This record gives sequence, C-alpha cells and structure tokens, in this order.
Amino acid sequence: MIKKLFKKIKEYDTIIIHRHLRPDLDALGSQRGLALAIKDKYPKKQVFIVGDMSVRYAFLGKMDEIDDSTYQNALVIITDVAVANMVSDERYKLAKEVFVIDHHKNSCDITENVIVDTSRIAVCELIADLLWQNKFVISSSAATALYGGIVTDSGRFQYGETTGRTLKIAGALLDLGADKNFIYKNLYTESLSERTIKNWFSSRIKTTKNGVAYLKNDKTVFEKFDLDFFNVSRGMVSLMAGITEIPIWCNFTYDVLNDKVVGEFRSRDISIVDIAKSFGGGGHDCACGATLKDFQEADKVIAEFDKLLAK
Ligand SMILES: [Mn+2]
Repeated sequence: MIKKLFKKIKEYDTIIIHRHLRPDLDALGSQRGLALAIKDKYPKKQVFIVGDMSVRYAFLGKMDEIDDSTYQNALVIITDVAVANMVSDERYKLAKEVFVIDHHKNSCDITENVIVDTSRIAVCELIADLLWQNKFVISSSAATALYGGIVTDSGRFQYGETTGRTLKIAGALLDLGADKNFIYKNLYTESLSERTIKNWFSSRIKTTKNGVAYLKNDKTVFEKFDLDFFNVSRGMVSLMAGITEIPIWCNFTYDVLNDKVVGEFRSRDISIVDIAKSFGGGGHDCACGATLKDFQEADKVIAEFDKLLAK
C-alpha cells in the first residue's frame, strides 16, 4: 500500500490533503509536513491543504481555499483519521482516489487504501518515516510541522507508544532544522485571561469516590467566556492531569453544532479505551473519547470509570 501511495503521488498533478475535524497539532503537522515535502519534490504539482482551523494551533499557518472543481482529477490523502464522519471537509468524496494514513486503532470506513501503523505515537512520526523511505527530502519548515505533531501527540515524549524510534525520528527532524523553539513558545505561552479562565475551570473539578475527576461544560460556559469548542474540550482536560489521587479524568463539553456532549477521557496508566468504545467512541489506551447524547450519558461514563477504579 505504501508503494501504491507513492506511485499515485508521482502520478497525480493535483493532491489535496485532509485530516480530522477540530485539528490537533498531529493532524495539522502531518497535513502540512506531507504537503511541503510533496511540493518540494514535485514543484509543478498543485498541492493543497484544507479543513477547519482551531485558534489554538493557528500559529502553524493557514489552510487553502479551493473550489469543488479542484477535486475532479485529484488525489486526496487523509491523515490522522480513518473514520469518515471525523474527516474535515467532506468534499474529499469528490476526489478521484483517496488514501488514508493513520495511527489510530479505529477500523477505516473511508477507503480500501489505508496505511495504518498503531505502533506510532503520532502520525507525523509515521509520515516522516514514509517520506524518508521514499527518498523525499524534508525541509526545515516540513520538519517543524512534523516535529510539532510528534511532540504533542506523545505528550512531550511521555505517552505509551513513545519509543526509541520516536526519539530518533524527532532527533532527525531537529537535525533537519525543525524549529523547536517556535513550537514550544506557541505551546507554552498563553495570555493572562486564558490563565484566569483555566483557574475558573480548575475550581469546578469534581471527583468521584474512587478517584475519577471530571468537568461538565454546558452551554453556559460558552456564554460566559469567548472560547471555541476545542479550547474547552481539549484545552481543559489536562487541568485534571498530574493529581496523585486521580488516575482517570474526563472532560465533557457541550457541542452546540451537533447538540451532543463530547467526552475526552484520560488516564495515567490504566487502559480505558474499552469503556470509550462501549459508548461508541475510541482512541488510544490512555487517551480516548466519545460523542454522547447528553450529560446524563456522561454520568454513565463517569460511573463506569469509577467502577473500573473500584476493582
Ligand atoms: Mn495523531
């Protein structure tokens, strides 16, 4: 499949790269890094990146605006997601051929053309490797984008699937000129008002008897603060990390666009993904999520996690 993908990349004049909705830095970095590497190798090709943007990671750069007609004879590559309803910009369906490159455990319902390696901490790690295997040159800008994805998806080289290979690839990207200071500056700096808002959320953390911490962010949160969904759903989950008494924590956020409640689940070292799956979600062993009907269903998730800790 890898061979087939790179043959197609060589063949097509127009290549459009998609990734998941509400992108994190692995989604954005893999998309941009791959696009830059293809453009550098084939300057005559038209390579576009599309999708919604999150304010949090806007520092990496803008998306391209393209017409539907651009898809007519195009190859689409989707990164960091293998599930159709999570792909940002459903116009990928207009493309002539579609490939998926992912590292999640979900089975793919988009295309038969799937390259998935669940042993990779970040799809950026996988893509850097694929590019080198196929004799692509990774420029310093592409290296910065890919490095950003590895750093964030690995929790700063901390989470489970972080391996020697992860660090070797990240190291090679640094040697190619990845601007780690640019990435870290943007990851670790926030405004005074952002910090104040976080303190407000921290003060609302609740815990269960056996050590599940949770936040329930209903629509009043968005009336009170000028925050987008991603800032709350992904941005506030880590407020509950690093507390000795809390092995599992979850963040439930009302999604006004779909009238659902999105749950983000995290654990220090206990596998919790099966519970996420039982609520129709998925992800990684210790970092996963699910889209829920309402906050009553959120209570059921909390009860399941609490039961897991009671064992
Ligand atoms: Mn990822």
